Formats: sequence, structure tokens, C-alpha cells
Amino acid sequence: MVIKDAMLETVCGITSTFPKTTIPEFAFSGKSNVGKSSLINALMNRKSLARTSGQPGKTQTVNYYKVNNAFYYVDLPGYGYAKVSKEIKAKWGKMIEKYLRMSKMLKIVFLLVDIRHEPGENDKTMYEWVVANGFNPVVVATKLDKISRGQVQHHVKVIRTALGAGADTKIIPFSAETKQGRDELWALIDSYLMEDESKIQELAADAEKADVKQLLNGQADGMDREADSMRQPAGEALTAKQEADKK
Ligand SMILES: Nc1nc2c(ncn2[C@@H]2O[C@H](COP(=O)(O)OP(=O)(O)OP(=O)(O)O)[C@@H](O)[C@H]2O)c(=O)[nH]1
Ligand SMILES: [Mg+2]
Repeated sequence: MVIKDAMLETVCGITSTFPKTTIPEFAFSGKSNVGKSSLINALMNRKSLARTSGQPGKTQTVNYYKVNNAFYYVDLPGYGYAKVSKEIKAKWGKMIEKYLRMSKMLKIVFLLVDIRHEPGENDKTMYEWVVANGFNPVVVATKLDKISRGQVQHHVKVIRTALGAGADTKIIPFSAETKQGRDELWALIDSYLMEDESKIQELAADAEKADVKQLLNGQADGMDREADSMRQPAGEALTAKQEADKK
């Protein structure tokens, strides 16, 4: 994927209403510090447009990054950050849930888990929320550079089992350090964009057909009106002649 342009367009807090977008959205969810912002930077080919930090809880808002004027990457707040009060956690949870429910243009929900650790209760809940909202989550197993190549398959299996994910759920190992896995993620995103593009073309073709029809109808109407207007003066002239003949 060629990234021509990437910018942070909208930031939504707990009280904000989400923007009504008209281009596809791809959202990134996962525990605090798992690497959501780092992944988004890697997918935008930017070093630090999405803010990352060694300190968990960095992303506390829903951030919309517009890419190539064609789609958004949506960075969701990380859950499970211990230093945040229960109340705030519940509000973030509601915000994420609302986002999943309300976003009409949402195409893929990526669920990030650290490849080194077995997913926890929060990850499983998130997985279930995503499924409950009609999406088939794509799991990204982050920080791939932290384990040896020989361990990868075993860790992927542990993640699949802990999340209760079926064989049809994709689990993509990824590293923001080495960029391994990035091409696979781009290919997946591209396939959704192309699907969307072909839908848009289909709609455009339909609209064009409708336009032509309307245009033809419009021309026919116009011709009728023209004919009427030609008839009208003739009629009036006739009446005038009859009037004159009467006299
Ligand atoms: N080695 C390694 N470190 C990573 C990787 N991805 C992220 N990190 C590091 O993990 C830390 C957290 O990364 P972020 O991208 O800020 O994580 P986040 O999920 O956005 O965190 P919140 O905004 O708190 O929810 C940072 O120090 C990153 O440099 C990776 O693939 N490999
Ligand atoms: Mg972040």
C-alpha cells in the first residue's frame, strides 16, 4: 500500500459523538500498552503520528487517522490499565462498545494481544463484544520480535484457545520493530477497500443508468412542453380569429 497522506483528523472523548464518516474505517482495539498506536504508525508508514509511550494509558480517546483521503485507521483507548479508576474504565468500555455499535463504515476490527502472553479476561470480553456486534475480529499478535521464531506457532495456538477463536479467525503475528506482518495486514485492508471500490463503481454505474433514464425522461418532458407551448399560441390565435370572424 502506498501511503500518500496521513493525518489525525478527529479526536473523540467520553462525551463526544462519533463523526458520521462516509469512507471505510479500520479499528484497533486491545489492552493498554499492547502496541495499537505503534501498529497504526507502521501501517501509515509514519514514525510517530499516532502517539505511543512506554507508559500505558497513552491513548485515552478515539482517534481517527485519515489515510490517502480514502479511509480511516481508528485508534481506540486501551483497556485494562490498572492505574485508571474503575469509573473511568467503565466509561472507556462504554465508549468502545458505542463505537462498535454506531460506526456504519467500520470494516474490520483488529484485536491486538501481546504474542508473549495468554490473553486475559478483558481480551476475551473484547473479542466477544466484537463478535456480538457482527464482526469477525482479526487478531494481531504484537511484539513478535520478542520471541524466537520457533515459538511462534505455539503462542498463536495459546492465543486462539484462550480467546475461544475458531479456525476461521485470522491471527497475524506482527512486530512494529521489524515490520513483520505488515504486508499481510495491508493486503487484508486492501482487499476490503477494493471490495468497497467495486461496490462504489456498481453504485455509480446504477446511478449513471438512473441519470440517463432521468435525462431521457426529462428530454421527453421538455419536448412535450415545447410541443404544448407551440400548440398554445396556435390555439389562442384560432380563438382570436374566431372572435374576429364573429364580429
Ligand atoms: N519490541 C516491541 N515493542 C513494541 C512493539 N509494539 C509496541 N511496542 C512498544 O510497546 C509500548 C506501547 O506501545 P503503544 O503503541 O503506545 O501501545 P498502545 O496499545 O497504543 O498503548 P495505549 O495507548 O496505552 O493503549 C511502546 O514502548 C512501544 O514502543 C513491537 O512490535 N515490538
Ligand atoms: Mg496508544
